[in-house]
Amino acid sequence: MAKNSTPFEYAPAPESRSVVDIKASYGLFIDGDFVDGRGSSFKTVNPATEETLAEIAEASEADIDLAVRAARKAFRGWSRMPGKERAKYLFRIARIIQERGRELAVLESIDNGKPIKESRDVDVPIVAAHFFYYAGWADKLEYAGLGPNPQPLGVAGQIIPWNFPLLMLAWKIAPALACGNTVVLKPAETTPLTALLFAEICQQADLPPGVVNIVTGAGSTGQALVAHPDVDKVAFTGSTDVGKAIARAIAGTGKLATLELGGKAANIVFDDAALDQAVEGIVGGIFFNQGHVCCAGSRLLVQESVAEEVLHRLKRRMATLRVGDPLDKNTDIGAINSAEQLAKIRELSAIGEAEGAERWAPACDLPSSGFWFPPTVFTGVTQAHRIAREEVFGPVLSVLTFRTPSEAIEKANNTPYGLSAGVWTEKGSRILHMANELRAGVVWANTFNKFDPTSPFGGYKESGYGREGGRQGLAAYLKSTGLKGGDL
Ligand code: TAP
Repeated sequence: MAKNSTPFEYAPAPESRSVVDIKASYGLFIDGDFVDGRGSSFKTVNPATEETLAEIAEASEADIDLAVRAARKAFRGWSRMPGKERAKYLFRIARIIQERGRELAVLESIDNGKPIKESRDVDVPIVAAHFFYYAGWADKLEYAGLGPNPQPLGVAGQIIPWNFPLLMLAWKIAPALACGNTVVLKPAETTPLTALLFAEICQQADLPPGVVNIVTGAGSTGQALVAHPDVDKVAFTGSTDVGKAIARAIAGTGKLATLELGGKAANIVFDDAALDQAVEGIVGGIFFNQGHVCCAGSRLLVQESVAEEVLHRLKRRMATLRVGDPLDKNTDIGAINSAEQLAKIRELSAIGEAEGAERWAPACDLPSSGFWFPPTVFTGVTQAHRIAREEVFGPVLSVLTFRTPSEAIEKANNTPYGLSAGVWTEKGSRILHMANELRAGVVWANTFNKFDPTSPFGGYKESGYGREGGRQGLAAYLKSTGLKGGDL
């Protein structure tokens, strides 16, 4: 258990692992059953301990074909089922997620490394909320403002990343099913376990076979899913590089795509902001989920007149963050998800120093095994520095300053990304002005990292296209009416 320089020591408060039953090996979930894969297998590890958790089947092209065929066969019945009947299944899944919430949260923390207080209080409740929300839409699609007699697309191939495994699954599966599509979903290689538990939940809910299929594997499995000729829609969340490769792969095929990609959000603090609240928002913005957040507030833009004071308060607050065992209820920052991601964070941080930025992290004993990185802030960062331009996807904050609102806007928009932004100020008029000027899909005012199933989420520029969440999220799974998510 790691210790920080806190005025007193917390007693250990570990969440029990006994609620989860991790099997030695897992097959693929195809046509309502777990089946052996025809490819090889790989291991998933606990990033906090490096312990092997389970052996996972790697879906081959032949397995993908079986899964897509199962989804196509199921589409006939599922798409013709009255919306109010489909809704019953989604409500049932939502209730089972709530009932098995503790199990899902513990499993997510073990496989991903995120603190239990986040998986328990943020991820799992929002996952259930997504299924409840889209269950409510299933019999009201013609009132969604997307045209008369809305029709599903068919089979959706869905590919998700490792930072919010269950939440990204919910963002993809709930709206797709509500609209009458069937799905083949590939979770990330390092975090397959909660998707496989979700497959068990589909069985428990008596979901018709083939409506949801889960195929585990690495990038090549994702590639095969994207390339399958009978997939009508690709829904991808992940890095901009892979998103571009997918866009190229499907160009000219007639397949539709939603791409939710990377980000480099500006969190902008004006001199009239409530500074202690802003500091909490800065900390939540970059250190939540170890900074493995596409919309993380990884660039702090602070007005020059309050920069010194904000930094002072920020460092004081960072020194109280507890880094360590993800299953301890007092942990604020858990493990980095993989050795590969840790190497990337270390490399970009070293480049930050080499390019002349000043690095600071609180004193912090990190566990000897597992993958860890302390909360870190870089000051003296310029817009040319790589840590200000590239997504670190870790607990690393770059601090820049500004003098006027227009300078803040220019710096905030000076990025190839455009997923989110934050504004901290007392003035409502300034919030509205900034929200108009910032090229970001979401702008939070005096808060950060707030997610709600009723609210659309998505990017500008290289952060991708299409929207997930809200009424707009339905448009991604219905035949085109000429209306785009952004028009709604
Ligand atoms: P990626 O490396 O892009 O992987 C995402 C998913 O795509 C994984 O399941 C991955 O499989 C699979 N994949 C890899 N190569 C593929 C290919 N050529 N064709 C099809 N699928 C392929 O991203 P990541 O490192 O897991 O996730 C971090 C990135 O996701 C960050 O850039 C982050 O900003 C972004 N993200 C965006 C959002 C939104 S909503 N915009 C939300 C969360 C994360 P393997 O895991 O097995 O390699």
